[in-house]
Amino acid sequence: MDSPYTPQKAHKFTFGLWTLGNPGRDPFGEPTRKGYSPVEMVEALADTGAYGVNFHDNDLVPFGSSAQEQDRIVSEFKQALQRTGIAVPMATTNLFSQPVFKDGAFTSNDPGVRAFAYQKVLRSMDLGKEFGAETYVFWGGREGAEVDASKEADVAVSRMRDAINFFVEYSEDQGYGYKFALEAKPNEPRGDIYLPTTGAMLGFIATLDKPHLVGVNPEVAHEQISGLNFYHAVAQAFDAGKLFHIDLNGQKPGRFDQDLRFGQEDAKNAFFLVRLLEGKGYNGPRHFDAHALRTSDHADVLAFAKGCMRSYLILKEKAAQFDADPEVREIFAQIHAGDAGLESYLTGFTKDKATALKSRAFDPAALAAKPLPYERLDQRVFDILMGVA
Ligand code: GLT
Ligand code: MN
Ligand code: MN
Repeated sequence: MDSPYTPQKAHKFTFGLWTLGNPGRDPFGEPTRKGYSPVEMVEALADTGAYGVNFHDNDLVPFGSSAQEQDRIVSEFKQALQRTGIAVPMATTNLFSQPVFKDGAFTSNDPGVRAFAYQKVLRSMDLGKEFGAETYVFWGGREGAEVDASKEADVAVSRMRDAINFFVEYSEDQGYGYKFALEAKPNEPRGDIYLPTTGAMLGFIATLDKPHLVGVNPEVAHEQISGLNFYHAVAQAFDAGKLFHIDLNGQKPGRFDQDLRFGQEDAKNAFFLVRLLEGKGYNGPRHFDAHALRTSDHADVLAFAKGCMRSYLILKEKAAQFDADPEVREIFAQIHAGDAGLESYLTGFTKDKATALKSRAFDPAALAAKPLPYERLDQRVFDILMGVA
């Protein structure tokens, strides 16, 4: 019988072709293994219960391929998807690997580079639609600077706006119906990347022509590099109705982009994240944007992929256990207690409510005296995570 940790398609676990495809290269060393090819990856994932794969244009069709090569690759890949029932829910464009994008794509000072980037995105949106992708991600890896004299940061942001507005209209004009998800990162590969956090992206989206079609794709590692609380960033995006996609992985704060297996670091933050996603009704893909360690061989890469999904499902079970735990419920009852009659004063301004609040006599000392046993509560989180009943 399947255990609760066995992935099912309904869990909507997805992986980028660049994840299992990663050959174990890093800035200091050569590849250590042969990465999974797109077809190999689809076949390997199909046996694990994963739902889908996502890709950049050039993960599937190498940069510079002829139209004939593209047709052959696309048709082989489509056959693999049909054989296995693996879906392609998201697509994106590689605007960072080629030398032409060394100083940015949409934010380049050169209109020729920007126009080439637009062409690449338009073609890549067509490619994604061929596979039924519904979400289109933008990660502006090279949209940044090391030398601030080289580009004006406000001009860079307005060029980003022009680009996203253009692609939203293209999607509408073609009847593609994409939803767009913007992914922030504070640095790497640039010294500083524009729009560095999920919060910055949310502010930017409000300035677009059709903000309802654009949300965010927060990544665990990218917020934690900045030392931010990923669970908080995702909660804000969810509250705003903007959590269109999510990149799950593991990361120690303050380091280079590690893209570790989901759950490998900071199990407590991952726990609150999974509790949010599962408890509040997020229904998009659970996408793993992570790489196996450089020490992994081909078989261990598959163990890494299974581990991402298993850890997610273990945390899902732990979240349910936490919410049903009698001691947790008792503490919740205590810390959420208060004068419920006041709630109606706290939403929906009226003159009467303001007047009543201004004249009401409060007892701040009594309010401050209520016990908040957060040591006990957090110990309970720890015990449950460690499997100590
Ligand atoms: C790249 C990056 C990821 C992005 C991918 C989508 S590309 O691997 O490190 O965080 O999500 O463009
Ligand atoms: Mn990512
Ligand atoms: Mn990353």
